[in-house]
Amino acid sequence: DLSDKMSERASPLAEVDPLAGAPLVGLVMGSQSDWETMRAAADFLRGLDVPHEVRIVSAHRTPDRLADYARGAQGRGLKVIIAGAGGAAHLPGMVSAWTILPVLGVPVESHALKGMDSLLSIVQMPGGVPVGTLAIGRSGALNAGILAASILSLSDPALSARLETWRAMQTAAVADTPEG
Ligand code: RP5
Repeated sequence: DLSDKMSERASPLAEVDPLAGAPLVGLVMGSQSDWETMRAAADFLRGLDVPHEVRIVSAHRTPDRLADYARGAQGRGLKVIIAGAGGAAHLPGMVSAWTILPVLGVPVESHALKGMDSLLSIVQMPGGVPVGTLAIGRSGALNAGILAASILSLSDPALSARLETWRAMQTAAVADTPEG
């Protein structure tokens, strides 16, 4: 499929980046239960050969892990952080509190309130501490992955070209008429 095709390409980052192989995107989520949603971002990043790492970091259950991760992110070479959480979804905001890196927040759909709680918890940040908030659920996770690649492509022409290709293939895959 498209992901396989894109991942067959060698990463140009390995040739030019002194942080060869080091993750550029940090993908964090509050719980194992968020992975089903957040893997849409990871799958996209893998498809475009964007070096990334995936961690479970909970604002409430592992607050020290959160602080350590977010405070150290820029120094470890990360350029963008994607943070997904559900319910009282304080993870993206608290990550942003600890770092000046761009933070993309993904509201995970909750059982009780269908993700409206997650959305409002993530989107309504106080001025001065930004979180770029995406849609609830897998669409939001996918778009967070695309946005992270888009941000990185500003300084990576080869990645920019891969992103252009991906978008063109998406467009080409839309039929003119419905089947059935
Ligand atoms: C949040 O609580 C997580 O981000 C998750 O979306 C939600 C439920 O977590 P679990 O109880 O499934 O671990 O912290």
